[in-house]
Amino acid sequence: MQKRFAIAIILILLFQHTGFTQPTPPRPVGPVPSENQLRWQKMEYYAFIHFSINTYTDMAWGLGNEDPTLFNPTQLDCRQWARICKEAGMKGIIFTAKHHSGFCLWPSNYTDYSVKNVPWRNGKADIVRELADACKEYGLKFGVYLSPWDRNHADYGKPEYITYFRNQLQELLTNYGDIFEVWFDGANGGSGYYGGANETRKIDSKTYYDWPNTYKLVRKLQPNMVIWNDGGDRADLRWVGTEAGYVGETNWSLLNATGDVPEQMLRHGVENGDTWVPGEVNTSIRPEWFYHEREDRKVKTLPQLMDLYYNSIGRNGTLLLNFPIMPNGLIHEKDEKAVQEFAKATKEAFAVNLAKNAKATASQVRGKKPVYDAGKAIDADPESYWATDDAVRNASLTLRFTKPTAFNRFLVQEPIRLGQRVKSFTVEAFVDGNWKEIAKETTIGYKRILRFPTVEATQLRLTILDAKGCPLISNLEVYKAPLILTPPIVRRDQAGNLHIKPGDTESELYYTLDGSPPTANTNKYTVPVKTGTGKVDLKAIAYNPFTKQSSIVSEEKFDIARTGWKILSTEAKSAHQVLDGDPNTSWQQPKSQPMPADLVIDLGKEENLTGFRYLPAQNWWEEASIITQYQFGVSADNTNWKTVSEGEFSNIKNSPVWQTKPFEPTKARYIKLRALKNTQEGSAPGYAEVDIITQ
Ligand code: FUL
Repeated sequence: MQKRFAIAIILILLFQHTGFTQPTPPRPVGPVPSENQLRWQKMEYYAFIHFSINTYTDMAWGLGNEDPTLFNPTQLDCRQWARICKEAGMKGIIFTAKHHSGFCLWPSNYTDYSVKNVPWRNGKADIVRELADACKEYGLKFGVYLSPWDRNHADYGKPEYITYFRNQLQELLTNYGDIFEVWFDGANGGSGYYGGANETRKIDSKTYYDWPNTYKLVRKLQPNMVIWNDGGDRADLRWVGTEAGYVGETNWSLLNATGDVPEQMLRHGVENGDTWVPGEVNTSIRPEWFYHEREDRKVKTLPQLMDLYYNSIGRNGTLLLNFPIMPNGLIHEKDEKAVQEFAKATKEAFAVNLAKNAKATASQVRGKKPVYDAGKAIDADPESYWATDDAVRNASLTLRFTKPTAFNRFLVQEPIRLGQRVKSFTVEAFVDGNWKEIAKETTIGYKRILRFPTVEATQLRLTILDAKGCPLISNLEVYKAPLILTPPIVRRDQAGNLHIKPGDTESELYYTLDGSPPTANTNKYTVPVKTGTGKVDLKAIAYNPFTKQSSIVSEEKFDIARTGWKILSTEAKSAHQVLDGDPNTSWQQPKSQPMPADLVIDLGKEENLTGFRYLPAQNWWEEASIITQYQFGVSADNTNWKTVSEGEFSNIKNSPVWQTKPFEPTKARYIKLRALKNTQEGSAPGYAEVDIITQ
């Protein structure tokens, strides 16, 4: 017996010494993603499509009372939408089956307010079906947006509405095949048509929708789906707190299962959160979600789209990019062109992985075993990874290139099945015999991509400075992305002068004022350009004289200059910032100012007005607030006023972009923008810019 025991001990020691034993695989650290969340995260890039009855009234939110006969997409072609998304490299489409207006794009059995009651196609259409079919044809996944807030339904606010809402969910999640994601938008402005009641209805978003039971229904109907919810109970995915197209650089895919989620948590997640709730970056290819012809010149530019990419997918998020559908039922050709260029540029940026032929070594390898060595981070197998021993929190991985190599992008991934671990890391390049730090960052997660100025080096070193458990790295990639010139920023000041600002220090600036395309042979910009007081059509480019590269064109049609304007309703000197043409400066009413709050402006002389524009303070949360309900008045004498426009600035809190309100042509010398309601009760309204539209 003793002899056998001794032999066993000897054998164990021998195995340990000669490396026959495998170290145990690393244990997960903290919460881990579900299979559904993992599958979703790998999709990375997919589309939103916004289309509804308010597409025909030029509004951001339908009121719920829009006449269904307006709905007339004469050239509707869901296959065009699917083709564009597929060609852009997207993996799926989420469709606004019902937006806040309550108008349903499928023939729901539970309401008359839908495509079944429109003259178009004799009420026989089902756009949800057409899009689901097109997605199948193009190999895209399909998702639905169903607005919990319904401004049309008479029962909204009462318990009966929840039954209605669930019935609609049942229809959408039963009749259209596999759904990969459902979107429960939390936006709620309170007021609505509500079957003719025309009133404001407040609900408690925490309790009204009874989310736990709705989730049960959803999971039963579509067990492989992920749920997005920003208002109620914690679901599978989280909003990132902005519609501007970025998530925090520090981005934990964790939240706590209960408790409030302030903006900071949406933006960065919660380092020690108890639940896996990764962030999805949702933004539109134009400033607003629905189609407005005036935004045909405002389609995101290539540099803006590239920023989006790095600030979402490059920061452990996914990118949900929206296309507004035009009234004719199609995606605008400018939007199509923009995503095509975007797809081409990302392909070019990530064409040649320079890490592939490098030699990888690590400061420490788990159990000194090849199965966990540094090479696993560059072996193109997403399931294998470099790992260290359990007690290690600080370790580095070095890539040695075969020759001096220039690069400006670094991509790194953790195997998130085992939890998100890395808390901080650096990237260094070995240049002229010395290590030079090129980045010091915090989280990694599913994917982190860093951009930095091109560096030529013989080695690159990733050092994990701190982690929640032993660090694990499943993938490392290194690229040299081509330079993309940023188009200049243009503005016109109150005196009518044009200012053009480059995005870098090397570029020259060229412009035109006659609508023709600017080139290096048109006007060169050096100092502000005087343009008088009339309207101006400015087109400008940045041009790199060394590479002979031009940026895409920045274009802006400015209305008449605000030269002779005076703000009459306040003595405050800083109020002139409302007219200075600079979106980054703003003025807010004094905190003591009760509502309604007026901004009265003397235009200096009578003008032919056809509308006005309002841009809220871009840093509004710091000082002031945003107007949500307004009245706009005009006057010839500053005594007798006529209201020419009133209503809401829908969705302005989530998306604080220019609000344009056209009205019947009228002559006036004085204008008054009256704030009736703000985003925050009891706060003072703020303004970055106020402008007019003239005939
Ligand atoms: C917001 C909505 O109010 C917008 O209209 C849009 O649908 C966006 C995706 O979500 O909260």
